[in-house]
Amino acid sequence: FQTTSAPKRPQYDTTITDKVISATGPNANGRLAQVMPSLVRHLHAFAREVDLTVAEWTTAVDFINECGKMSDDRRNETQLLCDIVGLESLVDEITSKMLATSNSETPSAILGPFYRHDAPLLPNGSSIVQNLTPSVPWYEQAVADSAFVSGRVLTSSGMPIKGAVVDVWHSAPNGLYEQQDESQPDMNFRGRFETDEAGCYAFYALRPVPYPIPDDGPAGKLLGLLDRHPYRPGHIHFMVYAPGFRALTTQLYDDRDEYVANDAVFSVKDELVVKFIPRDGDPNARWSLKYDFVLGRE
Ligand code: MBD
Ligand code: FE
Repeated sequence: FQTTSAPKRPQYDTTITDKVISATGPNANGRLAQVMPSLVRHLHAFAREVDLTVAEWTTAVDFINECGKMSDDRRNETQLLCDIVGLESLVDEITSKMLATSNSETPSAILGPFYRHDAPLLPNGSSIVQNLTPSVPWYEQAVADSAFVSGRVLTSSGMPIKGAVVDVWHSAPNGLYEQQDESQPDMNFRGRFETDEAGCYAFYALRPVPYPIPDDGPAGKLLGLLDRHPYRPGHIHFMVYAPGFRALTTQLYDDRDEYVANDAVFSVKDELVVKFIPRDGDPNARWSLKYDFVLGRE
């Protein structure tokens, strides 16, 4: 009979790694001089661990180039690639742990690729839903999911912050953000609200729906090859900022949604999962949500 043994893997030493690390010059940028040796060590260890071949490396270079070619101000494929491997969530966790000054601050969540500066500054109590008429394909769902969102912006000791800006954005019921969708008005489902004397903000919006992250590019192809789904739980994005406080970037997740336990970009935190409750007597909203944001001092 014949015995078979596992094919013998080649052995590699760290000659190249050591040379690259010691090539850094005495006048190198400080942070880069600290970060690059670590990056090179991990990158090389990874290549040795998986026996990375030239053909595979070429595929990866082409893949990253494809991500870059696809990216513009409406689509950030490289960021999306980072998102599906959990890197944006990880750096968000690291940043918030580095900067936190109290443990009562509202947890952060990732910015994602669809933030836009200069969302319209709107009076409290107004709506971020534009031009909703029965001719809009998702009209019925928008009515069924209409929601009044309100709350306060507070210091970590519970004092109201006046004049804080609550910058909010979410996707349409078809799962597309306004800049991804020709059929939506500019800045649809986006707005900025300023808190009053009591730290209160309020606006009308929609309960968010789960939707697939853009999966028609390289990031989506990678998800498919990994037998992974592209869905994010329904979420509303917030950026909350006030002078003297650290800006908070976060998201709230609707608890009706199964993807809360299974986010394609790994951004959900328990404290950010919220319950919309039925709202009576308001012709403009079937649901309401109350949420207070707590900002840390700068
Ligand atoms: C999104 O809407 C999003 O919020 C993130 C983080 C990634 C992809 C799409
Ligand atoms: Fe999003």
